[in-house]
Amino acid sequence: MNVNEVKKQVMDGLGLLDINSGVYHGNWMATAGKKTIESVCPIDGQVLGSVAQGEEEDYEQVMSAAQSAFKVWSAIPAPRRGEVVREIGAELLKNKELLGLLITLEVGKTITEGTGEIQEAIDIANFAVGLSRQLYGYTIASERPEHRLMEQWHPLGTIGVITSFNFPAAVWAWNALIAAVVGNVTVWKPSSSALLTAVAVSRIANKVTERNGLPPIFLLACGSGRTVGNLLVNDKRVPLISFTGSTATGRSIGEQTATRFGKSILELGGNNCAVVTQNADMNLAVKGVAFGAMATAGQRCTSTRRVLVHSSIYDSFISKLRDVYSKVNIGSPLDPTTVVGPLVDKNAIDDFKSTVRKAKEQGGRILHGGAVHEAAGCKNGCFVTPTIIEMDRQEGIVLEETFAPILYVMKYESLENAVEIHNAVPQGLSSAIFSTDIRETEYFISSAGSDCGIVNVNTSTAGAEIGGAFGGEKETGGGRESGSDAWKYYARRQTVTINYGKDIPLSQGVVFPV
Ligand code: UN1
Repeated sequence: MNVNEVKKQVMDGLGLLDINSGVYHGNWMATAGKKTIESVCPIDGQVLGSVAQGEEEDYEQVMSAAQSAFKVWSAIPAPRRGEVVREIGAELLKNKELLGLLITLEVGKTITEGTGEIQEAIDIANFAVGLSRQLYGYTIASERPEHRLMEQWHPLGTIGVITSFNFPAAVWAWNALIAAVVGNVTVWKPSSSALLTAVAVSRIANKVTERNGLPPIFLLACGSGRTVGNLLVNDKRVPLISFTGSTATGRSIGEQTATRFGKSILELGGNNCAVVTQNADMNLAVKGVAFGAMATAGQRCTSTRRVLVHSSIYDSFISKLRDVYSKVNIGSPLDPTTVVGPLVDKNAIDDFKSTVRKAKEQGGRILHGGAVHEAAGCKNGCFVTPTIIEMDRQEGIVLEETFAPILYVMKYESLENAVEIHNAVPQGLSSAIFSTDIRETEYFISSAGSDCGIVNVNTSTAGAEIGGAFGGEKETGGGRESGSDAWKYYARRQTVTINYGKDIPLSQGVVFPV
């Protein structure tokens, strides 16, 4: 596919202009006189389009619209809210190919990953629709006669959603659509590296709310982290901030939110590891590790960054893995045979280079890649060769997350030792074990095993389904999003005690003699 033709098809098909409004508060903010940010295509370094940024006064308009929308939206019964989310899912499905291609053009994902991401947003819409009839609270046996004790879940209000470039649509959907069925409204501050996707997705969601005669419940506030980001994080009107991004930024957002007693969901760095035991199905392990490390050019929170291989199979595993690496196509993500597309931008290339340099200085041996890549027909693109680095010890740079296809390989002798090394990093998002031995796999998923929020047996660290709760421990931030009961993060729990008797017995047997 020719990149210029695809650009035209996508920009026309989604109605994107040269300069698009990046703020929605019930109306789209006028773009005249506003600062703009260019969206640069990482395939060829050319400008795709621009998005006008909001300033302090625009933020204020967004927030006051959100506050009044919440009053209307939260009063609508949850299953009716689910109907609206169902329509959003249907619109996303209608636009799946175009939106997927926009993600390919804007952040460089392969076509299947771009459409897969929109599918992930559709999946969460479907999940949220079902959830809208299942926002259950417990009824608890009261210790007092003629009393009922129960809990119910109310919406929180206006929720701030700050997303990263690497899942520019799905992570919004995880948060906004679940939050919506619970009865909340969301203000989205997307990554400045994926603004067109945010505009396109917001337009789709807002067309649905507009045609249903609803106030703006999916607000958009594109703007700099210093203005819009800071205002949102420190705004007492925002009871919950959901942030996906680096550990450094997340730490500061967590602190600022906590200071004002706001809640936060933090989805921060991962340093995900796969353990390959002597009982692994070798082909499966090689494929699982290769996918985890190279998919999305290593720019997923869940990307496999470390692999620990039992010493008895180390040489044969490494040789098979190198073989796979040497055969993958690196190049335009619009080519359906491409496995590794570009990194998001030139800064990511610099990070890749500096990590490879540090790894070498720290004793790492490059087994594959390690350099930038000139992709055919993609002058000015942001390509690197997927890289395998052998390390003797887990220290220094191996403890850090670099958003690039760099995989550190290390040997281990006993599974206990592997788990120790596995857990000895600051992050705790995703993990995997490749083994056909039930003792090994059960040990790995037991409380003595992986310390991550997500653990996989015989499948990759990356590519979680939406049905499970997504998130991790330690410096990954502790938040949970997406499936299971993650919806409870977007709700306030209220414990209700009802006395339907004629007396007022006290709990704990306390006597109050009046
Ligand atoms: C992320 O990288 O922030 O599990 C999210 C996965 C995807 C989501 C990743 N479903 O790889």
